[in-house]
Amino acid sequence: MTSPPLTQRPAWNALTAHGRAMKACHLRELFGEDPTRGLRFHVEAEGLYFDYSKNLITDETLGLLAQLARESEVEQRRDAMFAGQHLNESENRAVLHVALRMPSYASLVVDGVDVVAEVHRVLERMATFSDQIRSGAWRGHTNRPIRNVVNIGIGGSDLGPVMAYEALRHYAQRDLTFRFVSNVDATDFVEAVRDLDAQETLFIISSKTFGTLETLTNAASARRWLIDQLGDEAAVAKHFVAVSTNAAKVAAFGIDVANMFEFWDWVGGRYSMESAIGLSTMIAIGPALFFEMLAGFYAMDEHFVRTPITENLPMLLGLLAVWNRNFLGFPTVGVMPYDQYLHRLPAYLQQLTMESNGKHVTLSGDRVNYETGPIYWGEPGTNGQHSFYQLIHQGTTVVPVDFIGFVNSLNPLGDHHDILMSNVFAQAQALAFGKTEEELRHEGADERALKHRVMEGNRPSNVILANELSPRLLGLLVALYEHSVFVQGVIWDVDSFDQWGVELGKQLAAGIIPELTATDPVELAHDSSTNALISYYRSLKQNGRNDDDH
Ligand code: G6Q
Repeated sequence: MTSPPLTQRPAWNALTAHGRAMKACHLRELFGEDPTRGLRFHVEAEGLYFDYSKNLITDETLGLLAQLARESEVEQRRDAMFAGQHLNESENRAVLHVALRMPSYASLVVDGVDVVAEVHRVLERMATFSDQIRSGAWRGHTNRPIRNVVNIGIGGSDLGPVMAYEALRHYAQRDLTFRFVSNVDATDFVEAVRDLDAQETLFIISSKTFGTLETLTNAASARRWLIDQLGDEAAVAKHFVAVSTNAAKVAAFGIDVANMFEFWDWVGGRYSMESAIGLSTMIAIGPALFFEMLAGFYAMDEHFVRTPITENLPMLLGLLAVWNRNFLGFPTVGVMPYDQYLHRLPAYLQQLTMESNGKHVTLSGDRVNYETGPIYWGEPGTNGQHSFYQLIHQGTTVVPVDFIGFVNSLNPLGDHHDILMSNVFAQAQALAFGKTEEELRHEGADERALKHRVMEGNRPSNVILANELSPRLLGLLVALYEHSVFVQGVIWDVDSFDQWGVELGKQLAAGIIPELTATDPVELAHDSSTNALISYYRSLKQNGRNDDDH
């Protein structure tokens, strides 16, 4: 990066001063001063309506944020990503999830290889396999068709598949059952397969590295379960496929590499749901709709590349996040999809955003002297309204919210949908404008409760609306957030594509496992707390299961 450190960029300093001034404003005033505000601060593109007018911003804010993007060379970095440069500096890798959704006629040569051709070669293999499973042509070991698909993976190899399956369940082939096993807690696996017939069950072992302990442990248990049920080692061939970058480890596990669907080290785990990691999605909705989802991703990629900053959806979403985080000081973002099918989207976005931008050093390794990635969390509406929204409305922490809703329901039933969507509009309205003492008095509220019922308002939100939830829409939405995360990461000058904090977890437990499993006395050399916890665990375990506990 050739631009000066973030806090020395002119726009940063201007935004800091401007942020102080804006903290004294109220959305009530901003809307009062400009009756066209709600229309002016919105963008409509690719079938998405993005209303950002209920942020604490003015035209000046937007101008300064765009200036910050330019001074941070966001557009140059974006173009470098699309050209396959090694933006993931700490791992010296290209960052090319955008190649996963380029159309087959495109070409992108990176490190001497046309990656688009590679992507489509694998997509074609996935399509053939998916069609075989969906039509029943693929037979299990006992010649029965596959009816159950169990994806075993964790993190990026789980959250995308499970989120996409749930999101697109409406479009799924309903005579197939899908399960997703991620946790190394055996309960996850045991409960997932307890009602499944092994003869009709396919396991997809999804692991980029094929070295993740949780996934390999679950995969080994799946293998034992299958062989126990079918009484033949050879059954593995027809009931296990792998999705990985590591053919040697797939073969070592005992899965024929002919049944492996490949992806590449330039696809980050949390950016992989449209690669072969999406095999379960493709089996569920079929290749044609999977390609529609890819077209949605691609449409947002094109929009991101071709649209000026202040009309550009991911740029705006990302810049507003920076504004809220760094200049207004809000530490968290709530993502509230008002669509039951999107109930795993907050968990998915939590990984995408927090694993990408939860960083404390710049690309050159200096400790940052500003805040980076906020805490993302959420639940589908209207459920959240009956629980934590209390804090969002009246708590002392301001939580900017992204509301996501659709004009048409995939399950139109009576007036459910209008009730659902009226809540989106009403919540965003209440957060922004609140309710004053005068208004409450005017409504005849009981004086004793008056102070308790006041809503200060001035709490920002975005509203994202679309016609209906479709595979294309899901692609658009995920790409919107991916690129928004990218914009934020470039401004903060962090490596949004590594995850050393996650790697740490993978190493730490490995040292303790033998201490928990050993039957002989072990000498513990940890800190006193860890030693005591392990000793307690070992002593109780040696005493066996206590009948009083259940
Ligand atoms: C994602 C992370 C992490 C990863 C899992 C699973 O960006 O790197 O969530 O996806 O740890 O890794 P494997 O796919 O290698 O099993």
